[in-house]
Amino acid sequence: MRFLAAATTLGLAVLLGPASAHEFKAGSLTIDHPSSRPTPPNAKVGVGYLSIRNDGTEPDRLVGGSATVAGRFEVHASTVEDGVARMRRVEDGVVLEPGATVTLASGGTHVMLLDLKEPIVKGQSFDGTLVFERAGAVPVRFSVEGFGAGAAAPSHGGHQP
Ligand SMILES: [Cu+2]
Repeated sequence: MRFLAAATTLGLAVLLGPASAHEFKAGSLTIDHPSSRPTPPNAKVGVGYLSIRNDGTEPDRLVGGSATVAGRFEVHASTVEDGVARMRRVEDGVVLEPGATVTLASGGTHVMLLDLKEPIVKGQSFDGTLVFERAGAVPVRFSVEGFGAGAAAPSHGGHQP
């Protein structure tokens, strides 16, 4: 019994281990560290960050996805025009060239989680799916982290699609 308890604890420790270590594989794609940021109680918009490495010989394309906490999932690009930060929806997906790693992060191309059904809470995680042109639908899990030093994510608070 004591052994069982120890084994269970160990199993949990492995499952819950450092969030920074989680990655997901689909064919030649490796999806590293899908993460999100906490939102205020009544927020309707959240973010998703991750990186995708393509070790294959053919290009692929991130064309969409979903998340349990959100009604809609979009890929957005942030740009600065005349000193003003703007966002637009990326309609044609994110191209993943062979041998390249694409990072979706604050201030650049990122995932926008819209019509939030519940707040996104630091320390928790939620399920999602990424949809690729070639690799198809890939289940992932987003871990919710705090705002790092210098993170620009709070600018999403006023973002309306
Ligand atoms: Cu956005």
